[in-house]
Amino acid sequence: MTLSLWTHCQAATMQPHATLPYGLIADAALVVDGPVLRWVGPRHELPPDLASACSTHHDAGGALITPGLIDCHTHLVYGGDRAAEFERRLQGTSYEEIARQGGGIASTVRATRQASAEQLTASAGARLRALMADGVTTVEIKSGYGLALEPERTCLEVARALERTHPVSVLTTFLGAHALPPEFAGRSDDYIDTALTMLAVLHAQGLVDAVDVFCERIGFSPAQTARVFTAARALGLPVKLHAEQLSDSGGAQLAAGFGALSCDHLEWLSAEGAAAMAAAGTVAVLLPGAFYFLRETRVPPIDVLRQHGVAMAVSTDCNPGSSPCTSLLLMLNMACTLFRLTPEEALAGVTRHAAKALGLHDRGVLAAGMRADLAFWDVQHPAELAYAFGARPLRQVVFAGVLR
Ligand code: DI6
Ligand code: FE
Repeated sequence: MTLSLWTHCQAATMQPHATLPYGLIADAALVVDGPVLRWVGPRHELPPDLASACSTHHDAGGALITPGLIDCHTHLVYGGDRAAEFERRLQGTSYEEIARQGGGIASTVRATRQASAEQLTASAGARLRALMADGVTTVEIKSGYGLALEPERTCLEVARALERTHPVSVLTTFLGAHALPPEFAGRSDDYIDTALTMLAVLHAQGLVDAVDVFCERIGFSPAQTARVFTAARALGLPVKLHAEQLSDSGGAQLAAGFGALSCDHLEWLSAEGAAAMAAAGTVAVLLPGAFYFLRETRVPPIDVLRQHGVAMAVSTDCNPGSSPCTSLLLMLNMACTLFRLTPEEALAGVTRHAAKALGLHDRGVLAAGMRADLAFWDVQHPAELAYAFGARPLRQVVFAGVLR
């Protein structure tokens, strides 16, 4: 047993029932036992026998310690970029128009299919390291730019490989129903058949942790979404949904009916949708980067989500078309400025609630028995993490008990 002790720090435990905002402990002690936290609390309450059992004693230098951050919605693995499309959008063509003309997601599908696994690994790895520089220790990565068995497999394998080569946890999501590939033009139900076959094969290979669908006018219908979700649940896989981003299609109610982990985007979410999510315990994943980059004007109904007690997570949605963003801290700021979350809600959105959005019960708060994934920050108060946009206050990370 090797126990190590961290003192000379504040800890924002993000514990839900803590009486203090952020669960903040001013003069904290943390005892790390291998990959897990053994004890967290005020230093003066540390049991003396536990303190003397610690073989190492680290001085945290006055840092603020939070749970390692969790980015619960990314499309990190893709080929090419969409800078030219950005220029077109600035000249007045809309995101949906570009998608209907065969650009948008379809153009990234072309670039992804042409890229080698090495190229995809290099570009996604660079984006992953940028996220990690903001204290991210867990990241979800979706497929969805291959849209055929082999390129979808390659993208999921690249995501899995990134976990082996970086000190970060990766959860993969199969998003085969992201867009209609050109070879299936006019045959979207046939494509869903194919996507279900892909799902079964990739799941059997151990490449899939969850299943997502883009339910939208330019994506797939609620009926098609239900087919994918039925197949996913039959395989024992959790589901989540890109829901009500550009219009209200009732996707949130549908997803909640399947016990979805999360519904993501939600600018057009109805009160009925929010109520259904609350009843099912489905997390609302807010993506202010996509809202900002598409210059949307309709804000997700934050007050309605609050009234229903729906947990709100915050994520980058890192993707080439609607949110080419690799800073989760910037999303904290935008969640506050654009969506009017409090800094405490925003921080809960990348810790406790992001863990819930991924179905993870072993992280997201600092408490005994949780993974020792810790982010150390050069700030005086946790609100600074949301406040100073563009700042890089991360000092160091402990990942599964190991200092990085
Ligand atoms: N919604 C999004 O924000 C991303 N996918 C989706 O379904 C954007 C995908 C892209 O434009 O490449
Ligand atoms: Fe997305």
